[in-house]
Amino acid sequence: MLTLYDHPLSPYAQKVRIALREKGQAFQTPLPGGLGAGGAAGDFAAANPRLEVPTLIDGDVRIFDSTIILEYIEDKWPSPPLLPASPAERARVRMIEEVMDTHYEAINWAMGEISWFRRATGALAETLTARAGEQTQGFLAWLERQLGDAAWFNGASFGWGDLCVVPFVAASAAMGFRAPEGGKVAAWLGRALARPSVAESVGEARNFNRDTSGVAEAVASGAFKREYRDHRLEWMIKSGGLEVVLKGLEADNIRFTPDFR
Ligand SMILES: N[C@@H](CCC(=O)N[C@@H](CS)C(=O)NCC(=O)O)C(=O)O
Repeated sequence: MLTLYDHPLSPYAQKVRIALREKGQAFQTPLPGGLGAGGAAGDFAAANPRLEVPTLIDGDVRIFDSTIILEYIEDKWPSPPLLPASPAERARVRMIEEVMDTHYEAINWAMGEISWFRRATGALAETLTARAGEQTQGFLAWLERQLGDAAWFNGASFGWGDLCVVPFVAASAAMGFRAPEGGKVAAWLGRALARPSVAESVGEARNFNRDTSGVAEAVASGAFKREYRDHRLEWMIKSGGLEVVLKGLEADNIRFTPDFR
């Protein structure tokens, strides 16, 4: 059976869970120890030097990065196809995925840093949350235009273009940043969540015991070193949270992509 190292709350891992379910492939999902704290080790660390989920193990094959895992799944199990047929449509879907994985995800992640890990409180938390809300609405408006009159981001049927959007939009809705009611994205989200592969994967995230008691203390004590990589770091700085980064560096409770060994 396939092994998918993941975490139910990871939107990147959810992309892969949805794809494997659409393809009818069984998989097990061990949670790597030390994830999020900077202490991942063992087989998982050997398979992914970035120490990130998702990581797929298929026999001797080890793959990291959700997009590359999706490509592998599509290549290995082409039926049913998840990508649209034409080069232009495939490129359109891949651009949507790129935006969701980078700019959009950084906003959701930052909200976790503020509300769960309490990196900012008071006026700073309010400023960062307000920026996140405005930015999310900007991306949702862009998504509304991407959808146009189609039922799915993938085109006529559900596919890659949808599974790469739904984990991120569902997560921001759960934080209170919803697509405008009566709009196309809100209606699309309802349709997507009704699909078994999506309902199961998003349901696993919602049902995950997110006991956040003690996590802010774990950060404060340095036991948790959160990864401020690429777009996440940019978000914090450009949205007014430079002091969050500076304090994290001083307290040694943030880190960046690990050096390869
Ligand atoms: N580009 C990667 C990003 C994966 C990623 O950032 N995963 C996060 C969880 S959402 C992670 O595993 N972080 C490791 C950590 O925080 O220790 C992908 O698409 O798979």
